[in-house]
Amino acid sequence: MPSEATYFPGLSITHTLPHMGMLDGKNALIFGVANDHSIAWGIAQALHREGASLGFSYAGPNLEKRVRPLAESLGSDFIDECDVGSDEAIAATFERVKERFGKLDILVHAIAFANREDLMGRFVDTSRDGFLLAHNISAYSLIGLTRAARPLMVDGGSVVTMTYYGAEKVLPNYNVMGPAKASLEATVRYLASDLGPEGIRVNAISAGPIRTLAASGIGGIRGFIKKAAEAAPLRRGVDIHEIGATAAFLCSDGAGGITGETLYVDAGYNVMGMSEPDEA
Ligand code: NAD
Ligand code: 0WE
Repeated sequence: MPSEATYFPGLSITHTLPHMGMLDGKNALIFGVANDHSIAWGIAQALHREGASLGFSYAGPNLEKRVRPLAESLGSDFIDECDVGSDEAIAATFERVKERFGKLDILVHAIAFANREDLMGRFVDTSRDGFLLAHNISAYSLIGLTRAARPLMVDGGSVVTMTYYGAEKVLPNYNVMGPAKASLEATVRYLASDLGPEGIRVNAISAGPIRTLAASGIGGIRGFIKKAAEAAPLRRGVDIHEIGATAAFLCSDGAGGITGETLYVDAGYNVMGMSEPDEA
């Protein structure tokens, strides 16, 4: 049996070379892993595959037992608690990041929160507190985290956040998260403008619906995901690994000319004006 190298002379040598990752030598801090269904976990795996060194930040004490084994499975020993609703917690986390990593290249923000009662019923009933909470945790936190990361991004950097189509079109029950994601997307543009001169790029990925912890708390999410898959050009949904691969690209030199953007990873759903009639 002839070897592969017989048919592809020279290819065998590539098998002997170490894998060259797009993110070799880069340090990344990832916010938003709750479990192995999290979009942040899909991103973490992709960044690790491309050679980045990873640190993880989780929301509260009860999450450590979930996040630690995941982090360790990717060779990370930086696993740090941070409630992004607290300026003090953010400052303390970045003090520890500075000690452990020195320089930071990549910041991943995959965090959202609204009161459950504000993701059902009538939007007009949204309370002031509910509105402010959703905007605080889901949008302002990107500003707070980026400001804290900036002094560590001495060679420039890449900031990636997660958004959803409910930012621009009305979707049932997404309610107060719609305005919060609209604010997040505008925040991405203003941060990109402010930090571009320092070589820091800021982008959002608009993902199609995925069954994560945040989505499984929602009544009727299954039907939602099914409908989106049927209407999408690719006739399917997306998964956390596809979001991860796009995030890795956005953090790589190949995306060096991209900032302030919202990139759709939604099987094309957002381009449709009206869904195609049922296929027999
Ligand atoms: P998830 O529940 O796995 O992740 C949400 C994360 O936010 C959790 O890790 C949670 O701990 C964290 N969080 C909430 N409040 C926090 C706080 N005060 N401080 C620190 N962390 C806090 O769900 P997910 O779907 O992976 O969500 C990640 C991001 O992706 C969110 O921004 C979400 O809006 C966005 N997104 C999700 C979908 C989807 O369908 N799942 C689609 C598009 C965008
Ligand atoms: O952005 C999101 C999730 C946002 C979210 C979800 C929860 C559930 C549990 C924010 N806060 C909370 N708070 C909780 O207590 N997605 C894009 C996923 C999602 O959420 C929806 C969706 C989809 C899709 C809400 C209503 C309708 C569709």
